[in-house]
Amino acid sequence: MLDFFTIFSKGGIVLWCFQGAGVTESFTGPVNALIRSVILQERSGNNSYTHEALSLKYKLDNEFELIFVVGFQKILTLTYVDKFIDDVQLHFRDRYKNELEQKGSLKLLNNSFEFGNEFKMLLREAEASGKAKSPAPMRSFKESEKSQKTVKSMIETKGGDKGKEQKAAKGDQVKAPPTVQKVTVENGNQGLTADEIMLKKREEFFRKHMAAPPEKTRYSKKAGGFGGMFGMLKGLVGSKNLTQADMEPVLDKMRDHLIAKNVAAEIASQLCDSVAKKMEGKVMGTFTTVASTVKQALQDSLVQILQPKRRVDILRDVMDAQIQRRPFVITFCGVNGVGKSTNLAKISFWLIENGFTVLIAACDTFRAGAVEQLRTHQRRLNSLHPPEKHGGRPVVQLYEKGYGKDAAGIAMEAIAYARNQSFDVVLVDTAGRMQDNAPLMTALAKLIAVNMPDLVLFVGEALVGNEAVDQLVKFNQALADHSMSDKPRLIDGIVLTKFDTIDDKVGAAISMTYITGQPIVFVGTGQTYNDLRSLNARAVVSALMKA
Ligand SMILES: Nc1nc2c(ncn2[C@@H]2O[C@H](COP(=O)(O)OP(=O)(O)OP(=O)(O)O)[C@@H](O)[C@H]2O)c(=O)[nH]1
Ligand SMILES: [Mg+2]
Repeated sequence: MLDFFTIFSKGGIVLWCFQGAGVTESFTGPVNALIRSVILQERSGNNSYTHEALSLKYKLDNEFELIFVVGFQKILTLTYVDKFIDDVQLHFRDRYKNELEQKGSLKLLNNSFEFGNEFKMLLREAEASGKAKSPAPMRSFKESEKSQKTVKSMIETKGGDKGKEQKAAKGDQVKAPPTVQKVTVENGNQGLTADEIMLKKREEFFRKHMAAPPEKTRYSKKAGGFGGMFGMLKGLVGSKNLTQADMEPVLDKMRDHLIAKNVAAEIASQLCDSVAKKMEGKVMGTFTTVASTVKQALQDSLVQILQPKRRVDILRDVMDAQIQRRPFVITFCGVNGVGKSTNLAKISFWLIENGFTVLIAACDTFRAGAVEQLRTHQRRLNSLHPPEKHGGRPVVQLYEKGYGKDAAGIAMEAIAYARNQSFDVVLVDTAGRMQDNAPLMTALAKLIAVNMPDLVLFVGEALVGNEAVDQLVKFNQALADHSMSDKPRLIDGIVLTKFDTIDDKVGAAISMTYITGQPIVFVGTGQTYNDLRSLNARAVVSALMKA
């Protein structure tokens, strides 16, 4: 039933694997996809992942730094898999504890883990228990509890037995308080002052209603009856395995902190869940606290999320396109007023400064003044880089057809014009649109599907919080839905604008990269042509973590 099961170290060494009978397809593809898109991207909050026709379930063993992955056909509902993966983990750990404790990768490589027989035994047991748990047959009415009840017993009457009992109890309370209780309380309080009785009552209340005090950890100074000092030293030799319960209060605080910094609530929760999964069972370092360990893990994860997953080097890509004698095309999209046109102009300036020529395609044929706004930028840019200095040729030109026309068509004409006129780059400005406006989203998807730009940049404000997720999910969805190819052109990168207006509430950077998995290519930091930066992941993370 299972396609494969593999156990590998977090460093990437496969320790053991099993391939189901008759399964010919290699499982490296799905496992690599799992590592790339889940484990390395802090999405390990839930334990399953789907890759094409396969369902993958995985478990992280953070103490021994192992990953257990099982794969099976998506159409199967295997109820036993979660427990099975736990069982395999326990058995594998128990059996190879000594080898695993030595850790060093060479030692692991030299070891042959003869785990096949034990695995098959566990699998047989799991499959048998899965069958035993198959849905129980429905009970007949006669077998059900309901059939035992008479109609009379189901009717509640005011004067019925139940009512009488309640009334009697109430009556007793009014006439004379329960005598037994009174006696015991008074007995226990003999010789106590009124204040002491009150204190005692309060303690009793707390004992009864509040959670039991937390168990003393080994870190407790009082631990160890053999002179507190030695007990304490023993406790500090990093031997505490982190549990969910240890981390929960810290993670709750972290989640609220991230939300306060403008990370979308949903993303903050997913991130914290993922960090918890990654840390559970890990042995805490000496002299560290749960809070500092979890905080460090979260910080590392945030840096990891912000690191670009692929190379983004627009200047080099433009040069490659130059060699192929074609223009490099970038499309800008996003909701209304986020700064698409302004940042398009800043990017034009940056490209011109780097010696390229730019054609701006005015494909916002919708908002009044959109074309004139771009014309003003074109004029200003040409005055900053006058044609005289560039062999008599304007470095930036505007391609426009006025208003009301089909944007996809204008983009296509502009690209053809740029090819003829040997422009290096075409920057396509599009009209702002709300992510729920279906006709406009379809039009954008069509523009992208027809023209196949080299880069689709989503422009988003750094001011957004929860809204960022909705925008990005819906823009990507529209592009996927209306694509004409198997591999749809989705958002390739993000321009994060108005970064100068948010102080240290930099959470949108995390939400946007986490949702798309795509890098923040540019950051807009003001309204002049020079206010364009690249993202400094470490600076953003330290602003995020700052109290
Ligand atoms: N402070 C600041 N303001 C910015 C930044 N980028 C754009 N703006 C301002 O945001 C406002 C809207 O900018 P536009 O470029 O017109 O936005 P748009 O997305 O093209 O708008 P529509 O075409 O109407 O959808 C303008 O006032 C810009 O000056 C930035 O990085 N920082
Ligand atoms: Mg605009």
